Amino acid sequence: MSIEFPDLPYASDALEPHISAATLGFHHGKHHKAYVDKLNAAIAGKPYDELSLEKIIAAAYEASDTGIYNNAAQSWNHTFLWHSMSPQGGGSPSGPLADAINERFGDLDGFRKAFRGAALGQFGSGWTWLVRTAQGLDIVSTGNADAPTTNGLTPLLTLDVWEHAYYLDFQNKRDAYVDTFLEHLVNWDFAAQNYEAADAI
Ligand code: MN3
Repeated sequence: MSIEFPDLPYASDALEPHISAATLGFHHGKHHKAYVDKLNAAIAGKPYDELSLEKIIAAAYEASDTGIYNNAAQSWNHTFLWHSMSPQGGGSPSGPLADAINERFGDLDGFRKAFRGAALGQFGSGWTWLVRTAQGLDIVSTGNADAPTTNGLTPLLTLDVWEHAYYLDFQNKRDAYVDTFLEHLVNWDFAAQNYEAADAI
């Protein structure tokens, strides 16, 4: 049983003018696909091959099986990233997630400042996440392939801050990329679904 390489949830030009079709084409069609292909080659004929992607991540982390862990986590992280953005993104959260944002960060602007600070403060490659913890919401950054699920956190949203995510459109200007995500692309409906699903756990 191999891990599926999923389609984007929208057309590759659907995030223009904010993220170009060239960026999404390379990022999904080359980078994301390479992680899935390498993972499938590495797990073929091994016990990992019987597991879901989430369970492969947990098992490889536990076993310090670094190559499998990195490719499995990157496969999962990218699928989560595509859903963290939307052609109808931006705007404000609503419902219980909005209340939780206000409680933790003061207001949406406070959230934006904290997320921006974390994304710009991540040295080198990695990911910035809005997560739900036992205490409420938090923002964390992880290096390289690391996913916050391995620390028991529930991810609500993510942004890929590897240079391959923004270099064609923004060159070295990670700040402009992060601001564009927060203003035009962030998928609050996806975050709200993840927030509310975590209630059931
Ligand atoms: Mn990437």
